[in-house]
Amino acid sequence: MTTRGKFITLEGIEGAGKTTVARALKESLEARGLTVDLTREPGGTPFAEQLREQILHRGEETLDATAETLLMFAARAVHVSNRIRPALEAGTWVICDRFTDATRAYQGGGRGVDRDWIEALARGVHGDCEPDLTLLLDLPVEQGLERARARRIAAGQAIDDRFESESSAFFERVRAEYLRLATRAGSVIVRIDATRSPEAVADDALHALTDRFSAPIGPV
Ligand code: T5A
Repeated sequence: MTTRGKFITLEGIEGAGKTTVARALKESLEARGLTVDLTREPGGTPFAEQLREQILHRGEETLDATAETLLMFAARAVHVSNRIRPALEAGTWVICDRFTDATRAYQGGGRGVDRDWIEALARGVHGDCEPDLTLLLDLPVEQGLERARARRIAAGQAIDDRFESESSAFFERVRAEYLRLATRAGSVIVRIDATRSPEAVADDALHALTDRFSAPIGPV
């Protein structure tokens, strides 16, 4: 019988370095002979990526917090059914850039959406398909926003993202909610200090994996 793969998620505010760490982890795990699928939310399948465009683009029409929450879970339902669950069942390790903790932090913490409703949606949408380990890349809001801003300027992009145009106060609430989630009983979240170099952060991330899954991965 195939051993189920591990489900690892990366979380944090904008510019925390999730994408950078996710790529480094994929490379390290593949070098250890594991099959790894790197994906992201919202998105991860053709249909869910279409929803991502709609959700993130700051268009003319207002999207209230309820609609935003439902759309995040709609994209997640497609992603879990069509990509995450089949991959895990085939023994593939899945690294996902954001998952339901992002809804808890952004919609729950940031927008004030009812936490119990979010948990009910989470149960309905992905049930027991929960992360085995979540790495929370934590850094001060201003530092994360500055990184995201520098990258946008280097790429010559304007702000047309629904979230990047939010206030620092919004991201402070998001960060506070992530930190609260990390201290909940039974949490699988490991906080990593993301203020350091990309190499130091990736090293910590890999150590967190080897601590949690020592047998299949082996020492760093
Ligand atoms: N969202 C998402 C919700 O509200 N609810 C949900 O349920 C879900 C799933 C997604 C948005 O959707 C929201 C949250 C988000 O606002 P996105 O474009 O995927 O939008 O945005 P992010 O996930 O925030 O991605 P970012 O690309 O902005 O941030 P990352 O991935 O954390 O950062 P990364 O690795 O791209 O790095 C950013 C820049 O910093 C540099 C990189 O080179 C890059 O230029 N960098 C570092 N610099 C110095 N030191 C380090 N350690 C560095 N690491 C990276």
